[in-house]
Order: sequence, then structure tokens, then C-alpha cells
Amino acid sequence: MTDVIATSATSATATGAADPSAAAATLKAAADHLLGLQDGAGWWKGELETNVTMDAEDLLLRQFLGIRTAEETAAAGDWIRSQQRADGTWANFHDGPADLSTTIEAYAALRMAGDAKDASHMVAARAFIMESGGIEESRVFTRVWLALFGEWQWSDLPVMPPELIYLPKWFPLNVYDWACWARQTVVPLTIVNALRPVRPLGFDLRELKTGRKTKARRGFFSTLDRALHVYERRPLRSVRDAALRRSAEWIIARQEADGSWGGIQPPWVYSLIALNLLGYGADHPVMRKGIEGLEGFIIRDERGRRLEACQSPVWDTVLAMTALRDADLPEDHPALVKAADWVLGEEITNPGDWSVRRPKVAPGGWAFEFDNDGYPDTDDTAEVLLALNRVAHPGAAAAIRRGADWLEGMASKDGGYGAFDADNTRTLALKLPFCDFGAVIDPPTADVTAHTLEAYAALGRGQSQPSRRALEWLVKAQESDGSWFGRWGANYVYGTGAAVPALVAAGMDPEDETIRRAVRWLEEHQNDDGGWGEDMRSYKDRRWIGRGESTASQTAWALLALLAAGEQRSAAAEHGVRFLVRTQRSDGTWDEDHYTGTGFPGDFYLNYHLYRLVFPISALGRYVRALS
Ligand code: R03
Repeated sequence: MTDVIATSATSATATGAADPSAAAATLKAAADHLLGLQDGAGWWKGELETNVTMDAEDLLLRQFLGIRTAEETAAAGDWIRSQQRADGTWANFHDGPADLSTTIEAYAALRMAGDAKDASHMVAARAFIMESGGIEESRVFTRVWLALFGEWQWSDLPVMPPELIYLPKWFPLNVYDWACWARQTVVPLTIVNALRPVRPLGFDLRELKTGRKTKARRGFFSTLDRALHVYERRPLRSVRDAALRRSAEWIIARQEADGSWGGIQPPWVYSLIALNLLGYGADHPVMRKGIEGLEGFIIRDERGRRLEACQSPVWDTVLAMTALRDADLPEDHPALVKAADWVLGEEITNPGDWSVRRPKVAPGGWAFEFDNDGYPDTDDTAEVLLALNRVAHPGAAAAIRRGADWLEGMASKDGGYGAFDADNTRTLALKLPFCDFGAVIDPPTADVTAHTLEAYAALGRGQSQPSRRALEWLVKAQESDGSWFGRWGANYVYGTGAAVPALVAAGMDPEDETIRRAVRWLEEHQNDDGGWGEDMRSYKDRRWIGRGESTASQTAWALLALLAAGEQRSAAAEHGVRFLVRTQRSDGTWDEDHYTGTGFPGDFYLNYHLYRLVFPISALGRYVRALS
């Protein structure tokens, strides 16, 4: 029954049955908004919001290279201050718990910006830092940044020798055993570690130290670390010099067209530092390109200046294309053809680090970023294929074939898919004392395997052997509660929202118990407001699994699963659709302060600013179609 007191159409639908015309109107407004965001070159790109370590490290990098300006420092300081919470701390995601390393880095950056130690916001930050154990308890990366300026001892950091580059590709811990992002980060850090530079900061941070000993991990690897520390005092000079040279060549060979390394902040900044230490000045072409390239990742607005950790144009563009097709735009709509044109130009036609494990596989994938030609990934490639397959473009068919062949070649031995490499599953690196932040391997995950399977099915390859193995892999990966884990999105709602549509597309009966269990899990985790939400804490604390404030993107993921399962007339789906209708802004998009993208479970999170729009459009579009 509709509440008689309700005056607006939207609040009336909140209590009545789902109204297909309200859903259609919401869909239309959202699709129009999305169309208005397309770049003239054909792509879409939303901001990729992360945390203030990016901005603090940017200032530290510039300080190290001797290029930090007062203007940049003040503007970054404004941004960092704007992100501080009332209790003086900084978090890694909206409304998240205070993070020690992030708060230390932010504090150091604000000291650079000239904030006084006894200013109340600095006192509050320091109180949190000290009660959390000070610099001694911060992550290795934070202590590396501080060591660059003499605020931490190099001898109190785990050793990572440049001779690593010599380990053959079959030997444990060789660079190709590391996930690509860790590989590109660790190689420059071995150079930094060997040269142990200390440059001036202009102030000290002794107020952030407790003087206690950093918790040491025990076992074989800390023994190995002690042995390496001894070796570091007198390394074999000729071997060391050759290793440094070879590592530098390895790095330089991987610089991208935009000056980045891997299109992501960590390898980028550490590569610049490492090369600088080897004598490359800020005006050397490689350095200049790298430093100037960072400008393209800077966002400036009234709140200050911030650095994106990474940019997502390929990912955003293909999700937008799929959303607009779900919204029933014709396959030859000019916006879609233009987008397809741009996407086709982004195909990666050269081998890369992935070729080390799959030397016989021909190129044909796509990366996430504008420029990351050495590192196409299976997740982006699957979503590219799904999008291109639904747009009328003469160049699409051949590119789709190459892409699907590449994907098949990237299957891991167990039939699942990692993001950037096949069989990147050796867990040894996880045990190194160096590795206390972020995943350092890239094993198959449910979300990526699901996207790949969905692509195979859409392309008529659903009966192929790789496809069947991916399906088996996914069925086995289902959690005992009926959900799937989300590696690159939060969390079980994301994994389940990927797995169910893929399994059904690949031919699984929606009445199959696998699908029914997933539907029940989603129904049990729907919020009273009709939406779904899952907090990032779910990665560390089981009590948060499937729980959190409702968001537009997570509600859409749940709906995509329910719709694929044939549940469009269920109370859960109707209630979810009403949530989206009710919470849409007048300009057609949604607010989404909560982060729903994952960089590293437990450590690093992303707010993709287009998720709030593309996923609701897909969900509402499929809903409207299912009812008609
Ligand atoms: C969503 C699907 C597509 N997906 C690609 C997603 C890319 C996400 C951005 C990656 O940005 C990174 C940021 C990082 N930080 N720190 C690291 C890092 C890596 C990527 C990092 C952590 C540990 C080590 C090395 C680097 Br060791 C901030 C498939």
C-alpha cells in the first residue's frame, strides 16, 4: 500500500510495489548523465580516489629529487588537511578506522607544508600515532620513506638486495614470481636499499618515535634477513655493481609512453628515486618524462591538489559501454562507436612480462590505464570483449578474436584467472619481512575468473575447454554460505555479483542449487532500506561480511546477480530497484562516499567515481528489459 501522506513520487514508490516506469525514468536520467561525461576522444574516466599517502609521498618524492615547490606543497597540504578527521587521524577509506602509517605520512607532509608541531590538529595526530606505537609500528614502505631522510635507520629495515634480478625464472623469489605491481616496485627498491641514501628534510620527526624495538618476525626468513644484513656491510663489489646496472636497465626498459611505470604510483616513484641515485638527474630524458608524467595524474580543485594512484580509462570506458547497451542504446549509437574506436586503439600488440610464463601466447589483451603496455590484464580484457561484442564496429570482430585467444592463454593451471599473470601463485614471498603491505602475488580469484567466463559465454566460446574449466573453478570457489569472495571489489557482494551472471551466461540453470544458495545469501544480506552495502572491514573481520551502509554500486551488483538468476519479480529485487530510484540525485547520478573498489584486501582501497553510475545503469537496464 502506498502511504497516503507521501507527496513525491519517489517516496511513494518506497513503500509500494516496484514501478517499472519509475525505474525506466531513473535509467533514462542516469544514461543521459553518463553520456554527458564521455571525453571527446571517446573514453570515460572517473576519478580514482584512494588515500593521502599518495599526496604525502608525492611531496617526499619532490623533496628527495630537489624539485618541491612552495605552491605544490601548500596545495597538497590543503588537500591532506581536508581529509583529516575530527579525532586527528587519517583513514584508508571513507569512514574507515584510523591508519597508523597513513597518519604518520600525512603528519610528515603537513610538517613539510609548515604546520606547527603544537597546532591542535598536529597534536591530535601525534597522540594517535604515539598510542599506536609510533613510527616503529608503521609499515615497511613508510619507514623506507623516512629512511630516505634519515628519520629511520636503513639498518632497521628488511634487506632486499639488487642481486635479486639475477635469480633465474625457475628459482624461488625470482622477480617473475612476484605479482607485476610488486615486481616493478621491488626492483627499484633493491637499488635504493643497496645505496641507502639520506637526504635533508629540513626538520626531524623524533616526536613520532617511541624508542621501542620494531616487532621482529621469527623463523627462517628473519634469519635470512640477518644474514643479508651482514652481507650488506661488504657486498661483492663487482657483482653488486653489475646487479645495479642490470636492474636499472630492467627499469628503463619498462617506462611507459606517459612516463609512468605500470601506470601506478609505487613503481613510478621508486623508479624515479632509484634512477636518480644511480646518477640520472632530474633533467635526464627518462627522469623528465617520469616527473612530467605525474602531472597527468594530479587533480586540482577547491579542496587542494591530489595525486591519483592510478587511472582507469579502459575499465571505465568498457563498463560505460556495457551500461549504455543495457540501457538500450542501439549498437551503432555514435557515442558507442566512438568509444569502440578508442578501445580498439588501446589493444596491446606487444609481449610483456606476462610472456615469461606464457611464451607461446600471442598478444591481444588490454590494460586498465591509458599507458601500461607491458601489463595487460585479464579482467580488463574480459570486460573489453563483453563491451566490444555489443557494439557495431567493423574492427571489433578480429580484435575480439585476438583478445579471447589471449585470455584463453592466460588461464592458470588450475583453470582460474589471476589479473596480470598466469600461475603467479608461489606463496614464498608472503613470508618475507619486507612484505607487510599489499598482496605480493596474483593468484586466480573468483571475480576475475567470473568476468572471463562471462566473456567466453558471450562470444560463443562457452563450451570450450578453458570455459568449462573456469566454470568448474568458480563452482569450487563458492563459499560455504553461498557467496563468492571479491578480490578487486568490496567484497562478497562484488564476487557474487560477478559469479552469478557468469555462471548463468555459461549455461547453468538458474534453479541450480549453486545459484539458489547465492540468491539466498543476497536476500539475507539486503539492508532494510532495500540496498546492499559491504564495508571494507569485511576483509579482516568476518562480522562485516555482507554488512555496511547501502551504496548504489553494491546494490547494483546484488541486482545483477538476482536478475541473472531470474529473480526480477522477487521482493528483494523490487526493493533493491526502489532503493536506486529513491536515492538518485536530481542530476541523474548517485552519491557514493563509501569506497567499493579494492586495491589490496586489508590494505588499500579505491573509490571509483563512475561505479555509482555505470553499475546502477546496467542493473536498471536489465531490470526494465526483464519486465518487458
Ligand atoms: C578492477 C579491475 C581491474 N584490475 C586492475 C585494478 C588496478 C587497481 C589500481 C592499482 O594501483 C596500485 C596501487 C598500489 N599501492 N601500493 C601498491 C600498489 C599497486 C597497485 C603496492 C603494494 C605492495 C607492493 C607494491 C605495490 Br610490494 C598504493 C585488475
